[in-house]
Amino acid sequence: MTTEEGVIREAQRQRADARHDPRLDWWRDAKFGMFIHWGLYAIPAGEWQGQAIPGIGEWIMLRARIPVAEYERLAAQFNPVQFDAAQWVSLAKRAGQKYLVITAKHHDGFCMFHSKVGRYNIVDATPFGRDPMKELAAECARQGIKLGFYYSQTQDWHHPDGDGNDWDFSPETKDFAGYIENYVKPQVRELLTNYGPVCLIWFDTPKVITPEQSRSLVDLVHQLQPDCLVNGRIGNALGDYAEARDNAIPDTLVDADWETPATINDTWGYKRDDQRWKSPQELIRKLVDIASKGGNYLLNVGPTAEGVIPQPSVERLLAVGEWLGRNGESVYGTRPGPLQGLAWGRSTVRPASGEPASGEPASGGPERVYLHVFDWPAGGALHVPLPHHRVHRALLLGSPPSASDGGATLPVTAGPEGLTVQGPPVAPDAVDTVVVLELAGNGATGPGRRDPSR
Ligand code: JFZ
Repeated sequence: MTTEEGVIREAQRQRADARHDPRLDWWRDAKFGMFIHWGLYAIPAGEWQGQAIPGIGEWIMLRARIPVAEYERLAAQFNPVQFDAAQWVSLAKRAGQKYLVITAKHHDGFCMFHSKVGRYNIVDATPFGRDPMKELAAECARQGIKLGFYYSQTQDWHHPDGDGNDWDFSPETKDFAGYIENYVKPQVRELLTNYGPVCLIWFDTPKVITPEQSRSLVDLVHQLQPDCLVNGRIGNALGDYAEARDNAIPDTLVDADWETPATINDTWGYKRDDQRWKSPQELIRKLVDIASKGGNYLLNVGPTAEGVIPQPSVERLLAVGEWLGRNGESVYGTRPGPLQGLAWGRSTVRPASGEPASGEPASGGPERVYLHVFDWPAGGALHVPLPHHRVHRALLLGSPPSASDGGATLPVTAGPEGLTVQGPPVAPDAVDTVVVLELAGNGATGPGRRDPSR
């Protein structure tokens, strides 16, 4: 078992039944979501009193040990007049992302929603005076994207009883239980009452939270919105699905519901000097790698204090969306393919029709295995370790599905080690060329199959 697989399994220890929970069906099919880390930390953007503060941008308050009274003053400056919910949601859509998760409250304790439990929130404490969560909820509903909220349940560096701030508050006198009861729970209630359907609450860094406290938060969420998912970082091996560690992808297929939260550069919250952007190729291959192992990719953007998603992020997301526009069939609604550990790429599978993966084009036919070719073979002869009799035909994804002219189909020959698909000599797509194998007849191909008892 790889480390990451261990992390994921441990996170789902309490939920042997989780694999069969139909509340997760949309999420299992979605594969790709947008994460948004946005808060007061976008103002210093990695720099405090002329010093570059190392580490992720949203941790600046802790890393620079900024006193509450000083950090609070950022609120009076926060006026992101360029924020446009319609634009953000439309970017997620064009990127091919099916859900959006935004920081309602991060560890710095500042609420990016209108809370009545305290005035340290974007409506009451900033010149901006608008509730971006309300605007995003409306836009997500209009454009057909699901909305989830990140909420830091344990760490709160602003609340005297929250975890983490030992430079303003003495850890010995903290009433953490009171903070959970009288602050966290009322705020979670607000988030699940005032913003319409919430697809998930993304809790984080459980640290000192007790099993009883984690359990009672899960119950509160499910009581308010039964379909709202809770991620694994609620702590104590609870939650509806597991998180991998940040930016980590397991080496092998993991039979659990899991997600990799990831950055496009090296920070979550906006940092002016972080320009280490991953290439579109890297992002597309990570998405495919994750999907081929049964996970979801939650890819982050860190908007500026003006409310703008950095242009390098926009460009990369649009490139991923362009690729998905041509190849989405091989990602959305798929399951891990029967071929794992391939040297030249990855595989996903769409079960035979009769078991349609919801929300996506009905397969209307036999099981389809998608070969994601990252390293196109010299000469175009692709060796596939699958028994020949199982394959009805092979085609390039995106070519017209014509049975008669043969234009879209690729010649397949049998060999002792499996079959050989003859493709064009040069990779049609240098990032990931998708070859579809239509399988003959029914029957399970292995890891990707669905439990027939469902
Ligand atoms: C947490 C946060 O502290 C961080 O600011 C960001 O929101 C990120 C998405 O989540 O950071 C973590 C949490 C868990 C791990 C690493 C970073 N982990 O398990 O490796």
